[in-house]
Amino acid sequence: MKKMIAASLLTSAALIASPSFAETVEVKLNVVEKDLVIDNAGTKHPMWTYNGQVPGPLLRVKQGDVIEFSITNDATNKNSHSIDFHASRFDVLDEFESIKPGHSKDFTFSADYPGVFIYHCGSDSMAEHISRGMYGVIIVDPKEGYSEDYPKPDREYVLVQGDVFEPGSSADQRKNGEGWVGAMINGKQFHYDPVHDSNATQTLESEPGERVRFFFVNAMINDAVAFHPIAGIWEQVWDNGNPKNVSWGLQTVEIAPAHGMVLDLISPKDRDTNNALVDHRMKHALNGAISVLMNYKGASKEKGHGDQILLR
Ligand SMILES: [Cu+2]
Repeated sequence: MKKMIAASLLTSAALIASPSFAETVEVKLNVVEKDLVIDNAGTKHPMWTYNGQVPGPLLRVKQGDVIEFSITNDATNKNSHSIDFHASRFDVLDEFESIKPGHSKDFTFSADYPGVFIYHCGSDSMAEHISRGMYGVIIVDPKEGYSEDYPKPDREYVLVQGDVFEPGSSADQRKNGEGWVGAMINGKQFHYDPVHDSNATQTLESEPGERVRFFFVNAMINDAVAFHPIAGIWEQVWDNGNPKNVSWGLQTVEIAPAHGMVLDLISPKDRDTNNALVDHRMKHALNGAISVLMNYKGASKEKGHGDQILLR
């Protein structure tokens, strides 16, 4: 069986009640250099993107699936670009090489390891290419499906934290952290935080008592994330999203640059509550890395399901 992902979202078979056979999945990404809105006020920055989005399209496959991948560097771009899939094993000088504007590159890999992985541009200077928005997420769902060690969640959200630099910052400045102005979640500072940004219109939602699963990827180029759910405790955390790497009852989890974690949160079931999901490094939190999760009766039925696990 072959599936095709052209653009936005690849939702694989809604997970996996039982072991299932591998599929071949076609993925095509286009590199687009364009101006994009980076906050709730509508500020635009010149960005470099996969498919015109920051983060790039969410890819989701099952462990064992074969990905037939193709990347095209649009002929109108000014720079060479590439892709580095952390979910794959390759030759960095071959599959991950830079391609010039107007050129394409194809390769095939199988998703051997379960978890949540970043993909990003690896072209020189990586500091500039990543911090201009060239990153995204691939979720590789475990082939065993859900289990006692990796229970089925009621909702899922993907959160990707990236940098915001002053638009004119050079590659060298970015590398050294100069010109850094903030952190963004899924492409915008304070994306889901109307408490700290009156222009914000979105929040994350769940019903009281639900198990909410976060697929978190740190796409910042220099800094780790100290991820903490204010007014909550991480029920379970899986390092890299591998069901074998489980920890229980954690407060703050350090997530390295270019690393991912899967974290479950369960709110009290007998009352409405709110959580603020923060990067507890105050420099990051107060410059954009706070997201509000509202747990209330009558929460949106759509958010946290289907294509609303990564809210644009
Ligand atoms: Cu690039």
